[in-house]
Amino acid sequence: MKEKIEFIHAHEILDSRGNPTLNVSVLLNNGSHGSASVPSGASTGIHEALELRDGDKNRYNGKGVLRAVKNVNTKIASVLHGMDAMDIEKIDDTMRILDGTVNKHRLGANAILGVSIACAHAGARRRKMPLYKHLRDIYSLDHQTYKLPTPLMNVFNGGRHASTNLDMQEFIIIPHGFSRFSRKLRAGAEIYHALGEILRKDRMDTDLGDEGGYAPNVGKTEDALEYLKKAVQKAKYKVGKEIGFGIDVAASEFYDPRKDRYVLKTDRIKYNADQMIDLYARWSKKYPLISVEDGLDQDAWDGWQKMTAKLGKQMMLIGDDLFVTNPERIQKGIDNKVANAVLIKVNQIGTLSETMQAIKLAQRNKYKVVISHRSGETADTTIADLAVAVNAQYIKTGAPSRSERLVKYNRLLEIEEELIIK
Ligand code: 2PG
Ligand code: MG
Repeated sequence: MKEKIEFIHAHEILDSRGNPTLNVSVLLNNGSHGSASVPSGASTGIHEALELRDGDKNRYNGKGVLRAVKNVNTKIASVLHGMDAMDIEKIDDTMRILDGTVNKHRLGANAILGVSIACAHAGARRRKMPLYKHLRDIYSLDHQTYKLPTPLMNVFNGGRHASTNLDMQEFIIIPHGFSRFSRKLRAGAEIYHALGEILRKDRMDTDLGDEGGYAPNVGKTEDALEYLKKAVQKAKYKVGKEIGFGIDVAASEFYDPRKDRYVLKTDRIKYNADQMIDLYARWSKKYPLISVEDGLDQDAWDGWQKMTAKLGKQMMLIGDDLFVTNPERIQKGIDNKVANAVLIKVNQIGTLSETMQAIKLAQRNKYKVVISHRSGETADTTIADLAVAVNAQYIKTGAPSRSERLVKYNRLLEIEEELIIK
């Protein structure tokens, strides 16, 4: 089936932090329509594709995206006009070539990504099928069944996602002890509420961070893990057996390259890579710590290699800023036995097709796949369908709170219902 692109239009909207981003609509010649809104990170890796912002300090502190919007409505729209929306690989390639830069800085990865995803939605509509099925089909993914991902729920926010003294960014509960997604989500939500009650009782701040998790100041970093443990127990779940813990250290954010030290202000200590690795090993003895994301700096390949040799058998080591959803960097990781899981963020690379390449490469090499939101989000639910299309083991899309996080979880509930009923 071929379906021509008739019209593409982008406009500026606001994301969950009140910062501008793009919403893109694509109209096909049979009248089918698809739209997408683009996410945006705060702790961005230096190797990510470029998010084009206006830099005009008189509007939104320079964060406007009118230049990216214009690129969609003029350059991209005129080149893609009349192309087949079902051939997303060709569409993505055309935009990549039109941009002509390694990090998509001419047109903006945000501009390109919005179009790429909106085309996918329009194609799914045209075929009257859910997006996850359409994606599985057009990217020839050969999984036989559908599996829903386990949520990594960031219930305790720190780092760049909160204005507190906690250097490390995310403290995550992993409800892996259940088979159905809905049951996992329920466990996560019950533990989240238990955590709120415990914090209130301890007279801690129960304001929320950017990803919907609680964000109090702490005495020391490890307190966050203690709170997770107490919350799991209070909600009457089994620590470890039913609920594992994860952290996103986002270590690049507090790594001092001149001194080659990780500066943990929370604990008033400076660690080298070996000491960071030892810290994770120690924590994994005390807590059911089964996942560490960005445990070291984004370019610390030697350290990562050591960390993988030491901890890779017992826990998931996820590369986020390290891999930036970039097939070349993932290949380097595979070649050097670095990490064993890849965080997938569509806007780190800027097209759906390159995202799929990254996922396929990871899966072929037995790296776990974690589909992820950004800290700046919208009501767009594409990543939920993406996770199901590729049978990702995990999805990371925040705490069970704030609608821009919950729409993704709720979309997964809907998909589960659909798959069970069928
Ligand atoms: C991360 C993400 C999402 P940001 O580091 O994994 O949780 O944060 O979008 O700010 O990069
Ligand atoms: Mg991260």
